[in-house]
Amino acid sequence: QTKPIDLISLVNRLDRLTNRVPEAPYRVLIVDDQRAVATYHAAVLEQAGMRVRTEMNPLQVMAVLDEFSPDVIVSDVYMPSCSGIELAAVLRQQEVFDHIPIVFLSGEQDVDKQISALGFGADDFIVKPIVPERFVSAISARAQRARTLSAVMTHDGLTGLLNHKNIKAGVDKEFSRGLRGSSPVVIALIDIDHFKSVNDTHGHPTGDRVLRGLAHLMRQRLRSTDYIGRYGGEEFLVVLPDTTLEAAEKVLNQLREAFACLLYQGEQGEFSATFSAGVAQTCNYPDSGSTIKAADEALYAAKEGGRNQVRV
Ligand code: GH3
Ligand code: MG
Ligand code: MG
Ligand code: MG
Repeated sequence: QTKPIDLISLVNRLDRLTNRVPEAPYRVLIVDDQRAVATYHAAVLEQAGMRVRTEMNPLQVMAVLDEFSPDVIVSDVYMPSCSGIELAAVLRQQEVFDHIPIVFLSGEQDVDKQISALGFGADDFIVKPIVPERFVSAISARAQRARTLSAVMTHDGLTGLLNHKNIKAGVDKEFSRGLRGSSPVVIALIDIDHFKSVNDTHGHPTGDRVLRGLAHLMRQRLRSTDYIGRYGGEEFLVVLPDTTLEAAEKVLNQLREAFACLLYQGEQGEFSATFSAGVAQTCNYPDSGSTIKAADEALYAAKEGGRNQVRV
């Protein structure tokens, strides 16, 4: 007789084989006016390795979302101060929270009422009581899909870096942090030199490999607290918090030298590429837009100055 397959150990073994980094625990916000109910469901999810926050007052949910940023919201339907349905309707009107899945968890048995509740923007209706294992699998499936979707929405498909919209959001965030704190924030614009001729000479797919090569190098060389984004076609934007202008210039020059050493196999043989960069410190400018503009002007000077260089 054959032994049944142990799925968990099989998955663990596959993860080790593929070097997959285990995902950060799913974050779930449970909204229920009854503490005991919230605590029970929280315990079930926590036992399965998820991180859970409970909130008994639906009117507090907005504040919690900002700070806890859950992958999934599990909400009761009937609550005295504000119903789960009203909560869902309000969240669906806010662009920042619009994508977070909402799962109703209620004792409501009437299918028509369940369906009309879903019409207000929730994603699923789970009827209590539910077997703990099924609750866990329903929520983790939602969380997993929400993570995938949000990664697709915020990242560039070719390089895996932050997309234009989100790297700009990163600049805004660090700009205001720079205003409050005393630590310097530097942004840099990086543009690959003569990239049009790389494409023309070696083909567009080879050009794509160069873009991915630079993205990979930046992820390797920069810190996990830095923001790295694809700002446009062959233009990248990085935000370096807690970095002085001098330090940023040094880091970018190291990156520039490392990039110039990479060799690619193209249609006309082996070649390498270079980039130019412009650097600006946020504290010298009134807003994030003018900081980016200053970095762009420095980048222009680097191009004019002969390319393959970093300018402040
Ligand atoms: P410079 O040194 O002045 O920056 O010259 P350049 O040729 O790099 O600049 P230009 O703006 O003339 O050309 C940019 C090229 O980047 C043109 C465009 O076809 C190419 N490009 C933009 N996005 C992609 C992409 O996703 N993949 C590939 N392979 N090429 C791209
Ligand atoms: Mg209730
Ligand atoms: Mg270019
Ligand atoms: Mg360009």
